Formats: sequence, structure tokens, C-alpha cells
Amino acid sequence: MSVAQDSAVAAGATTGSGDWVDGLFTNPVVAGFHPDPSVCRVGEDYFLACSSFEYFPGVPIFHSRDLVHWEQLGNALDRPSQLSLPPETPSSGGIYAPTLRHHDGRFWLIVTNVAPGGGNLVVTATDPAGPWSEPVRLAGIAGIDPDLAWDGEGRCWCTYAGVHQVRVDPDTGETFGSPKRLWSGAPGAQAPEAPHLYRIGGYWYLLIAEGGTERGHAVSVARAAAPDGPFEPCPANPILTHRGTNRPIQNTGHADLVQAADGSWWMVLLGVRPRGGTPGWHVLGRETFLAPIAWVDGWPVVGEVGPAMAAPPWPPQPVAEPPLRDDFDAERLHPRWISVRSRPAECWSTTDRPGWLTLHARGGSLDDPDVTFLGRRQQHLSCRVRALVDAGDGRGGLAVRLDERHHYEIEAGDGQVLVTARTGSLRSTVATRTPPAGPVRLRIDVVASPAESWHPREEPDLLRLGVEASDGTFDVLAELDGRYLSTEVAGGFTGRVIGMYAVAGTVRFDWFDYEPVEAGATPGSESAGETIVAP
Ligand code: 6LW
Repeated sequence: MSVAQDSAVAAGATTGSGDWVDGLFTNPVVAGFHPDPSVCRVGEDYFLACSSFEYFPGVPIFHSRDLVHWEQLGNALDRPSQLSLPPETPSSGGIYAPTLRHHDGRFWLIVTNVAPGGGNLVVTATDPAGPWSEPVRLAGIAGIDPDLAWDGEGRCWCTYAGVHQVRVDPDTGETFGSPKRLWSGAPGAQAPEAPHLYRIGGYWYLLIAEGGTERGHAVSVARAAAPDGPFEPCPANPILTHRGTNRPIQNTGHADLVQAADGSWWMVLLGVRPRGGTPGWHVLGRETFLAPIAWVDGWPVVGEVGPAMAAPPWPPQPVAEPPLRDDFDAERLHPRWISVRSRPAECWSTTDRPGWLTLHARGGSLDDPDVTFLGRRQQHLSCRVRALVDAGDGRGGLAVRLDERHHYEIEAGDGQVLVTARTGSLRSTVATRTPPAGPVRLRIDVVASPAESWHPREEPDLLRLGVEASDGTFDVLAELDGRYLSTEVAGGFTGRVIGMYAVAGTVRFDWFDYEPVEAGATPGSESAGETIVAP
């Protein structure tokens, strides 16, 4: 790797969105748990949607003008009437892969809610920032990963995992005829899914994922003269996979294509960044990556998806980075804040004590499906999170959550601060402290292991949980191995979410800081040359 690439990689690691330095852009372009990307273009504007599983609101929607810098506009499913995730919804259930399209003056989003009473849902909007419509349910489709494509006669085809297809009326949810099996990728390959259907030139192209969303993940393509086949597989399939390689980005698959305004073609896809020894643990979930597409003999060709790649041939259009500190002065919350399954209005407020976020416990703990929790995705391999917490009327604090069975937290209340770790069936209080009276600054530092692991059992990262004094001194109560909050240990489709919670009474938060730390720097260890990256 050249020096230029090195510096681009380092710069890219500092933002949740992609970066663009010296003619290179950095991957991922949407960091943290943002899987199953679907993309469309309207004029010079690109829009992107991702899956969101058990979190509310659901389906984050992003905007970009250069495909590299993305800004979150909102969430398509942000009202309880659109998104029901009852307590029986398991973690990694709920909202699976969406498809986002623009057709006939409207944005269309189709998605599966894999929750009791869910199903395949279509919502529409004229403004992708919202509001999105109430959902229309497609009762005739029993499968995940639905796609919508319209043909020249205005007929709408819904193609979904399997790979199956049926004609639909997305306005009413009606299906016409029986679903038909189209193509299933390589014979014997597991999980043919994530289909997207496009009319490009004289052909209909069917892009799918196969091999499962883990290390065997791949992208394959077939084409036909008609939207319902018969499909001819590309002789070069799979057109993308990183399986069996030592590339830093793994699990590449679940892709979508978009043609840029200048006529060039691009792919968005999911991938992961494992760290540590073997088998490699990814802790941020599946993230969104970008890669250029070439067309050769009528087939799309995509090369290796790298952490730094040649930038598109148009000028960069950076987006405003959200501030490091959320001080809860505004009544509304930034759309990046997500809660577990629901966010009842009576459980949170920014006006109760103006300038503070007030959380009211509602019975459940972090081990339960109905905890009062407000968090954001961890988007950087190394980062520092802190909050000023007033637990005078309750118990709560800061948590790093993968699911109900995998979370670390530092909690204030009853005149004490304690660190608790839940990994699988084991739950343990790791450390306690008696802080001075009054609001307390809780802090969690996530410190990534080096990209090249020196030991086969090395952890992907370390999490330091503790209390910060007003002069910044960090009293570390516990240092915990990050592998237990990874997908390879916990399973599932999500990634880490870091946030605030209340498990008893009322807990108030004056502010919440999330600071990316450059790869190689050591947060919390000033002597080791700490680098906090400005927004
Ligand atoms: C999604 C499937 C997949 O529905 O994982 O990676 C599933 N691909 O297509 C959950 O995101």
C-alpha cells in the first residue's frame, strides 16, 4: 500500500461516512451496523436505505451527492403505526433488507418485518426525509429480501429470496398469479437471496447474494430478455467474493447497483472488518461499502473492495459531520438515535428537565426486550463515549449492546457506580466504586487491536469502562475483551450500539459525547499519544 493510501485509510477511519483524500475514497462509506444497502439516484442525488432489525425507528435513510459522503436524513419507519416490534421479536428479528427505488415521482421502499404480525411492507414518500406513508402489506409474498422493478408496460415485479418472483400492485398489496422460481445462483450454494432486478440496455439483470452473509458471502448475476426470465447466469459468477482471502474487508455480498449521473456504474454492498486473531471478530456489524463497476461483454465486473479506492471522477461533496456532543437542547432527537423495539413517549423526554435527556425505566433491564434505552451505532473501531449522568432518582448509565445476552454497562445509582458484563448465560458485576455525590461522568473507551494480529487468540478490541473526573482523569473500573460483543460470538445480523439506559426510576443525561479515535491511537492513555479526531 502506498503512503497516500495509508493516509487515506487513516483519515477514513475518523468519520462515520466515507472520506475522500488525494484521489482516493475510503470504505466503508456508511460505517457501523448499516447492512443490506439499497441505493437509487434522482438527478444528482443518491439515496440509500439499510436494515435495522429490532431497533426503532427502522430503516435509516441516507442522502449523498457523490456516493462517498452520506448523511442520514431520517428513518423510513419512524411511527409505531408503521413499525411494530413486539417483545416477542428476537434480536436480529424485525426489519430485514429493504429495497429503495424512485418511480413515477415517488420513492418506494419495500421491506420485510420478520416479527409477529409483520410481513412484507411497502411505504412511499415524495420526500425521502419523510414523512413516509403507512405501510401496505403484500400478503401474497412469503419470503425475505423483496425487490420492486417496473417494466415498460408499467407492470411491477416483486422478486425475493429463493429466488422467487410474482407480479404485484404495490399501491394495494395485491399479487397476481403464483410466485415463480427464477434462479438460485450456483448449484448447491446456500441462501440465494437479496435479489435486485434491473433493466440495463437490452437485458434484464438479476443480481443476487449467495453463500450466506458470513465468510462465504458472494454476489452473482444472471440476465434475461424479459423480467421474468429465463435467466442465463454470468460465466464469471460469482462476480464478487472475498471468501478464502486475507483481505481486510470480508463477508462481501448483498449488493445493489446504481448508475451515476455521468453514466458510470457503482455497487453498494455489505462487508465486515474483522480484527484480532482467529477466527477474526467483527464488532461493528455489517457495514456499507462502495465499489466501481465496469461492463465487459454485457456483464458487470467488480474488483477487490478495498479500504481505499480510486475516487469517482466528479468533485467530492462532503456532508456536515454531526457534532461530537449531543447536549439534548433540541426537543427532537437526531435520527441516528435508536431504541430497542419501541420508544414509548412516556419513557423519554428532552423537556422534562430542559437541556437534559430524561429516561424513565419501564421495568425491563438490558437482559429484557423492553428496556428503556437510547443509543447510536458504534461506527469506529476505536472510540470514546462519555455522558454526564444524574442518577439521583434512579439507576442507569452507559451500555455497549449487541443483544439481550451480550452487553457491557457502567451504571450509576443508589450512591454507587458498577460495571456489569453479560455474555451468553453469564452475568457478572465486575467492579464497583463509590463516587462523590451528584451527577457523575461515565466513560467507555473502545480500543481496537492492531490490524495485523500478533497472536491467534488476540481480542478484536478492549473496552475500558470507568468514571471520569472533571479534570479528565479516567478512573478505569474494568477492562473487558471485546470479542464477547462480536457477531462471531453472539450470532445474528446486527452490530454494537452504544447508548444510555434506565433500569430503575428516572435517570437524566446532560450530554453524550461520541468521539472517534484514529486507528493506532490509544484512547484513555494520554502518554501513548492519544488522538481525538475533530468533527
Ligand atoms: C438479509 C439477507 C442477508 O435479509 O442477511 O446478507 C439477511 N444478507 O439478504 C439479514 O440482513
